[in-house]
Order: sequence, then C-alpha cells, then structure tokens
Amino acid sequence: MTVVLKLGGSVVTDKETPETVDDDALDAAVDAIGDAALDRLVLVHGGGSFGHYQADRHGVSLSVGSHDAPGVWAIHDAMRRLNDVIVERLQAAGVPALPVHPLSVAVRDANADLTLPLEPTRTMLAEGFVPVLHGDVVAEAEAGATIISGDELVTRLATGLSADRVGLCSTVPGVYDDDGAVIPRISGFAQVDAVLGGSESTDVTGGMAEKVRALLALDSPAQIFGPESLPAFLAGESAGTVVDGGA
Ligand code: IP8
Repeated sequence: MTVVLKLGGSVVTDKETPETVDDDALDAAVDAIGDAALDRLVLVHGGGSFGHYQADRHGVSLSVGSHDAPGVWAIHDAMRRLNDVIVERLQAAGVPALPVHPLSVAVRDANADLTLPLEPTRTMLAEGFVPVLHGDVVAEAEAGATIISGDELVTRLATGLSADRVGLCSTVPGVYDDDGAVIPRISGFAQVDAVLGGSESTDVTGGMAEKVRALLALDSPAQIFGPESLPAFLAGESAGTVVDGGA
C-alpha cells in the first residue's frame, strides 16, 4: 500500500511571519505520522511562509521564470531549510525520512512540461525510507527557473508510483459547499463548479479548484482534510472530502 501525503505549507508554517515554522502544528503532524508507521509513505510539503515569501520577493512563479541565480537560490534555500526541519523532526520521532530536492532531479521543457525522475523516490521507498519532497524551483528551458508546487509533485508521484491513497492535509477540513459545510465526496467537477468557480475566481478558491481538478484525474482516490483528520487518514479512514473521479 503506497500512500502519498502532502502537508500544506500553511499547515506547518506560520503564514503571517516570514520563514517561521508552526512548531505545534508540525509536531502534531509528525507525531501522527510516527504513530501510523506506514510501510510505503511518500511525503510532500508546500512552501507556506518559506517558499512563497521568497518567490514573491524574487518575482518567480509557476509561469514567470527567472535567470537570477541568487534569487532562484534564495527560494530553493528557504524550501530546503524548511525541508531540513521537517526531515529532522520526523527522524527524531523515529520516521526514516530522507529528503528529495526537486531542483536537483526535475526539469521543465520549453512547453513547461515537467519531467520528474522517480527513481530516487522509488528506491528510497523500496529500502524502507520515507522520501520527503517539497515545492521548489526547477530549471525550465527558455525560462530560467520556475516554481513547482507541492500539488504538482503529489499528482506526479501518485500516478508514477501507482499510489493506493493520496491525502492533502490543508488548513481547511475539506472542500466547502455554499453553506460552509464540508462536501463528503466529489466524483466530478460539475458537482462543485458553482462553488469553486472557474478561472475568474480568487487565488484561494482557484487553488482549491485546481487541487480538485488534479485529484479527479488520478486513478487513486484522494482526500482533502484538515490537520485534525490526519490520524484518521493515516489509519485508512475517510477524512474530509474524498475526491474520486473513478479515472
Ligand atoms: O506551497 C510552493 O509549493 P506549494 C513552493 O505546494 C514554492 O504551492 C517554492 C513557493
């Protein structure tokens, strides 16, 4: 059973203060992961107040690249330092975590199509390690370097490793309906189009719309849930919103 779990950047960092870990939230997540002791677990984490702060500062995004090496390095370095903290905490809790830095293995071509070699992750898994990837900067042909989000890594890993379960641990307990209640199951985008909006929506709802669309396209059932449901997800239970496009 291969499980891919993303810890949202806003879950494990303090979004209000640049480059600040939310120690309590991270410790709670690490304890849950340690207690679950899953066999084949791949972790991904987002940027929160580390990567997004630096990406903003240096004007780099998913679509806007940069050739400024110090700026690109500052973004990667912030993500690497967050990754260091997460890997260290996991190891301290007995989880055999090791880092995989996308900048060193992934690349985008001139059409921005991503190649993410999975051999490092696959071999770590086979050897009993827990690979920990993170949103990062990656070299992109004709653009310098652009951002790769944790969500993009999750979908690549889920497909490439034929994951059995995928979880996005976010700051919200699931996908909300119009009345603010968590939708238990989404099996097609039409079901939530009116709530999540289309391309005109704000960043935040646009972010959730993109997550749902990407998860619907996966073979594996996925779940979006808040930190309080992480132990349930790791125990194999339904948590938050189940996104299952039946692809
Ligand atoms: O928080 C973004 O990852 P995300 C990573 O998963 C950077 O969107 C470097 C901003």
